[in-house]
Amino acid sequence: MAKKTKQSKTLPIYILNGPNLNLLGHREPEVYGYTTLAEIEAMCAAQAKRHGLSIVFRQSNREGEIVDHLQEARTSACAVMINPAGYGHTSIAILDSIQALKVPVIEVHLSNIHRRESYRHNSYVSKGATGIVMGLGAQGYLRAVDAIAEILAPSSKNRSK
Ligand code: CA2
Repeated sequence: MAKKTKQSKTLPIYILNGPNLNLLGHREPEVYGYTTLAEIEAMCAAQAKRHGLSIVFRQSNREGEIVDHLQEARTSACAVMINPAGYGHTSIAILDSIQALKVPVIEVHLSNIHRRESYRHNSYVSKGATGIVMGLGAQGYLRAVDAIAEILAPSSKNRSK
């Protein structure tokens, strides 16, 4: 359970989703599954609540907007979870924004990018992430919420980024 005092409410986990993830469940279900992004949001909110945490859930098709959300997270989030989608393989700007964060960052991919085309094997985001969950489909988002709760727990040995 995250540490809370009577005066201070724990900041939310920022869950950021990159380009085309708004199409989840509607296109190419054989690759990315049948669960929609709205359903993933509801599942993450419920999972965070079980840990006494809350979420801010966003999706953007624009790199600069994702950078803006990461900058906002510097002062408004207890942790960040990010599925950078295609930008993970290309964006040093997103990596720079992640490296400016002092909170834990978990990178999530629905698929195992290492089992796919070679151009998906590198992730710049991984170089700044505290941890990575991939290949577990929508369930991976829930495991990432669990990991953040564990990292933030007062007794955790993994509290630093
Ligand atoms: O496995 C993942 O979560 C990815 O981040 C998904 C990205 C892909 O570029 C990464 O290599 C791995 C693609 C997200 C696009 O999602 C779609 C969903 C439905 C239909 C088309 C695209």
